[in-house]
Amino acid sequence: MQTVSTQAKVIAVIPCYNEQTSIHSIAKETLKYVKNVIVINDGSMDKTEEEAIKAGALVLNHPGNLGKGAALMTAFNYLHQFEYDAVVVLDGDGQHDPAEIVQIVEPVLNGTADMVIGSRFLEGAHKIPFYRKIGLQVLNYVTNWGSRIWISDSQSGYRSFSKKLINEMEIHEKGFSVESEMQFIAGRKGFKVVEVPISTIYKGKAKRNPLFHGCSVLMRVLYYAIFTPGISTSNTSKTSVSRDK
Ligand SMILES: Nc1nc2c(ncn2[C@@H]2O[C@H](COP(=O)(O)OP(=O)(O)OP(=O)(O)O)[C@@H](O)[C@H]2O)c(=O)[nH]1
Ligand SMILES: [Mg+2]
Repeated sequence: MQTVSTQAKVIAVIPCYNEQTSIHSIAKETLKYVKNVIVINDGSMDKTEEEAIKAGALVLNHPGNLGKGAALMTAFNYLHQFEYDAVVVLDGDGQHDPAEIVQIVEPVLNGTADMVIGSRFLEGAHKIPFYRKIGLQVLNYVTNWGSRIWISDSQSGYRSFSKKLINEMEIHEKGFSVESEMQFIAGRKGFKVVEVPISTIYKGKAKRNPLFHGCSVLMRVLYYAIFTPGISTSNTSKTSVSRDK
């Protein structure tokens, strides 16, 4: 098993809405790689909170369902009181493999990046369902164009951040366009962004109607692209970190 440097303090953040079936195993597995796991329980109506606590996570509860962007903002604000070297954000539904935290935090820990995106497109893109690939490419184009940061998977929820960037991350987006907004912020402020390959697990049907969901995210992303454009053209690169799998 690859491990994160034992000197490094990495904190994991997992936004959750009704993830009682998966959060226990995800949080437990994640704790093998990081010092703390913070679960933001966004008004779940199931046992997400209890399961996360049982696994050893710290849980921040929202009073109702405020959205994924709002959950990340709660976590980032909460982090201000901590000392840490990197923050990693991953999904609580089991689509992200916690073992990949090692390569996702590496560029932040060695100082070569402020935001690292886990990209589904660098390796194994054939595993992404076709209809999603099309939607993701449209969102990529608009997000990349608006942020002036050219990456292959702007919508990935698996990513890490430096403390410097977290301190400057003022998110306004409450919902699922938050990934794009973070890229716009990084672009506008000239932070360095890199990508590493990840393997997302797709099982079962998408939870939301892909067309409706994709269009609503696109509307928000267009808004950010037009009203908050990036300024830098040189703060991105792709890295292929080898995996021990
Ligand atoms: N805080 C918060 N988190 C949410 C909300 N909806 C989903 N999430 C979490 O955000 C992560 C990604 O959400 P998903 O619904 O799985 O989105 P997705 O992976 O794009 O869609 P699927 O492929 O259908 O799973 C998961 O950890 C969810 O629990 C929400 O309303 N609030
Ligand atoms: Mg999911």
